Amino acid sequence: MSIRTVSTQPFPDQKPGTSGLRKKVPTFRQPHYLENFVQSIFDSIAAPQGSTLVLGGDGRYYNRLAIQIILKMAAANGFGQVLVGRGGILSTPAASCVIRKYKTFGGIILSASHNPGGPDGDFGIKFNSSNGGPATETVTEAIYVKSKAISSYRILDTEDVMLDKLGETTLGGMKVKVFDPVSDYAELMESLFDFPAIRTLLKSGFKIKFDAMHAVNGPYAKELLEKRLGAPVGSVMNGVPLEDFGGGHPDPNLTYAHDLVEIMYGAEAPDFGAASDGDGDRNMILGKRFFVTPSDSLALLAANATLIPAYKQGLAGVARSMPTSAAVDRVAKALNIPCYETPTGWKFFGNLMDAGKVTLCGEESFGTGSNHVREKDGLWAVLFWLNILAVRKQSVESIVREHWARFGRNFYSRYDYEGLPTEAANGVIQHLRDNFPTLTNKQFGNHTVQTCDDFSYTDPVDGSISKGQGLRILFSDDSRIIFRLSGTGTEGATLRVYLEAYEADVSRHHLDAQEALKELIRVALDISELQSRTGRDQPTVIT
Ligand code: VG1
Ligand code: CO
Repeated sequence: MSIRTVSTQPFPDQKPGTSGLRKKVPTFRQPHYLENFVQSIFDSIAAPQGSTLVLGGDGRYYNRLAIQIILKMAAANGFGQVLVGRGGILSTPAASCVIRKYKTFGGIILSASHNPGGPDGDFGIKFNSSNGGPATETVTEAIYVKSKAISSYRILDTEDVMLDKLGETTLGGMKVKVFDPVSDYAELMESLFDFPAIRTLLKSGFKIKFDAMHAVNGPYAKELLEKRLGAPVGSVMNGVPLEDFGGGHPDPNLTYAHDLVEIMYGAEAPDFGAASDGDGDRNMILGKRFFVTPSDSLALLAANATLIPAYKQGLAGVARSMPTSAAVDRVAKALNIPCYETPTGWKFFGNLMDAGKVTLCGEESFGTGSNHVREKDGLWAVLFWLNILAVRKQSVESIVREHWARFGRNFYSRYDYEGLPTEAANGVIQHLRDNFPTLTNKQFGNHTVQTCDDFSYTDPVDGSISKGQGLRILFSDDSRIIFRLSGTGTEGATLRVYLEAYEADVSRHHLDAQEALKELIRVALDISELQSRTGRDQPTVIT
C-alpha cells in the first residue's frame, strides 16, 4: 500500500455553482476529473493532520465509485478518519446532521440533487464545513482557483473498502467507519417534534402519502413515518433508492412528482401528501386536492412555529432567498422579528444561523429548513407540517386559507426556460440590464415600476459581498418580476423568471395563481423580449 502522486492537468470548468460542482456523469468519468476537484478541495480547506471527514451521497449512478476514489485520496491526504454512510448513502440533511453531531472537520456530499441520474445523467460534489453547511463562496472560489492550477493529486494504492457492512476498517493510516445513515438523523427529528401527537393523528384515520421518488429519502421516510410514527406500510411510495431514480426526475414539484399528484388530486385522496428530491433536502407539501407553494409553506411554518416543541420559545429571525415570495416577511413583521433577504443557495444562510440571527430559512425552490442543521431539510418540513396538523386538527387547505385571510396572499409562480443557448440567455439578461433606466417609473397596465436593480448582498456577519445575484423589477404595489440564470444546470443555460403579486382582498384569494399573475407574466415577456431572443414560446416547467 503506497501513496501515489499522480501528475495531472487542470480542467477549466470546475467552478462550483449554486450548490457545488455539477456535471454530466461522462464529464466526471474523464480520467483525473473527479480527482482534480477533490484534491482542489483538500488543498483549499487545509484540514489539520488526522481530521475527521463525513462522506456520503444520494446513491445515484457513480456514487459508489466516487466514494472509493475519495476514500483513497483522503487517506493519502492525511485525514485520520472518514465516517461514511452505509452503501455510500447519506441524504444532504443527514450529512449536515452527522458533521455537526460528531464535531468533524467537514464533509463531502455527492449529489446532483433534483437533476436526473444514470450513466448519462448528472453527478455532483460539494464540500460542507464543520458547521454542517455548504462551504461559503470564499471557500468555493478558492477551490476553483486551485482547480485551475493543479498539477498533481495524491491517492493511496489499495483495495476498495466494503461499504455495505457497518463497522470499522483501516485504509493506510486512516480509519474508515461505515455507519447507519438513518439513525442519527431520525434521533434528531424525534428531539424536535411532538412524535406522540403525530402518532395520535395518524392513528385517528388521517391518511398520508410520501413520495420518495426512488431517491435517497426512502429509507429515512420509512423509518420515521412508518416505523416510528406508525403510518401504515405503503404510506411511503417509491421508497427504494435507485441509481437512476427509476428513470424519473427526482424534483418534487407538480410536474415531476406526477405519481403523487395524481393520488392527491384523485377520488380517494389522502389528507396530506409530500415528496422530496434526489438528495432529500427539498420538499413539496400537498393537502387533499391542494398545493402549498414553498414560499407560503415557509411563511406558514414561521407563523405556527411556537406549536412545535423545538421552536416553542419563538424564532430569532427568518431568512429567505431573494426570489422567494415576501409571504414570510409579513409574518416576520407581525412577530416583530428580523427577516433577511439573501442570494439564492443555502450557503448564504449558514452565517446567519451560526450567529443566532435566524431560526428558519427557505427558498421558493421547495426548500425549507432551520438551525437544527445547516442544509434545507425535506423530511423535517414534512414532520413540521404533520406536527402543526396534529395540533390544529384542521385540513391543510383551511390552515393555508386562514393564513392568507390574516396576512394576505402572495400569488407566486416561477417559469423555467431550460437548455437555452448560453448566448441567447445572456442576451436577455443584458437587454434587461441595459433597459433599467427606461423602466423606472414606467407604467405597465396596473403596475408601475418603482425600482430595478441587480441584486447584491452584503453578508451581515462577515461583510462579504456577492454581486450579480438576479435582476429585480420591483413595482409600487409590491409585485415583482425577477430574472436569474440558474447555477445548477448542466446543459446550456437555464433562465428562471419569478413572478409575484400581493393580494390583500380575501374575495380574490381563491384565484388560480396563473390567472392572478396573467398581466405580470405578459409584462415579463414583453420587457425581456424573451420569446424573440430565445425562440421559446413556452417555459419548460412552471412551478
Ligand atoms: C436551484 C434553486 C436554489 C437551490 C439550488 C440547490 O438553484 O433555485 O434555490 O438552492 O437549486 O438546490 P439554481 O441556481 O439552479 O436556481 V438542491 O436541492 O439542488 O441542493
Ligand atoms: Co436537493
